[in-house]
Amino acid sequence: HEAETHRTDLMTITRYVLNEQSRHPESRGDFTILLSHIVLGCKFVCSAVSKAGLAKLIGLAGETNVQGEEQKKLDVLSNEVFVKALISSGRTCILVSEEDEEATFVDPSLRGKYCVVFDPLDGSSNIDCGVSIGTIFGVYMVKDKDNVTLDEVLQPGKNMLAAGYCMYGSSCTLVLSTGSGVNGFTLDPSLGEFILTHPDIKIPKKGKIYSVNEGNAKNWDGPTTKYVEKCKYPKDGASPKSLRYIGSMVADVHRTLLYGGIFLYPADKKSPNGKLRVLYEVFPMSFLMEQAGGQAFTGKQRALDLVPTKIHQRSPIFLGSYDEVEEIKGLYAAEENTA
Ligand code: P6P
Repeated sequence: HEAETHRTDLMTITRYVLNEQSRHPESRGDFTILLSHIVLGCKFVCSAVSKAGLAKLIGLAGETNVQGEEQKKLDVLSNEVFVKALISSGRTCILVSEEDEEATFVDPSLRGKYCVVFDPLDGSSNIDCGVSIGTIFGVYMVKDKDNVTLDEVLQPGKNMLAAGYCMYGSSCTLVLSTGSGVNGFTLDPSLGEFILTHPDIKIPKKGKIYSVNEGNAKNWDGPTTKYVEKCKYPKDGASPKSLRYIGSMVADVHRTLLYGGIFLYPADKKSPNGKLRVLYEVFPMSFLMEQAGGQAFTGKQRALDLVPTKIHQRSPIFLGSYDEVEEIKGLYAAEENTA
């Protein structure tokens, strides 16, 4: 039992990425350095999020703190931390954040070969009620870091080198893929290290859970309506699926990845492109799902094949267990044929 409680083969995220790096002799550790700055940002946000409730309690939020600075909203603070950390890494040349209308072009003196797209604090409207929220990120390599244009970042998700999210919940869990599978790391606050706790995550081929905002049902299209109907009233005598919808993408996706099932944010009459953003929500989560053996579909095509034209563009998304997404694809294909 002793061995169980004091594991000695601690695999930290840094060691994991260094091991990965050794598989690419040509790399000079640039990605490892980039990742260490992303991890630093996640540690900071984890700490700030866990104190957010207390800050409100002792009246810091909305007033000035001891330095006389206006208490920033957490998503603004998180964005500033990630932008500064990524720029100071010296490994990025263009940044796209959910919080910034325009892309950030890094000063040539600090420019590197990576482009990072991220949502620094997705689901932040849930902070006040204690629901898990998260950071979502994706990494592209640019072709020519000295002549960087916006086109460099408008790449299909399949070109991503890495993608991941960090969920700030009962524990702080960072789920990462660098293109050869998916691994989960949990922050040990006493060490300040992310420890490998979920090696080689594979999503179950089928699942008993569907995750969608049923409040939008009135506006769904045919295939989505049919699919959700099948979840609730299965024809073949199977038992109905359970509905689990947290309303925080990182939390809903994390549960789907570990337990199986399907997460849907479909298009509807009000929002023909759905709600979720392609670059820093749909692509990273789709990348992870495929790396874990699942699928991700937009209603028209494989999500990672989509070529974005705007940095804040939205897309409908159906992602999760291979067989569940296959079913949705069949329903959209059938509609295509009758159209
Ligand atoms: P709805 C949170 O605001 C968010 O961007 C995602 O984290 C989440 O999946 C989605 O929106 C929830 O949207 O319309 O169901 O409240």
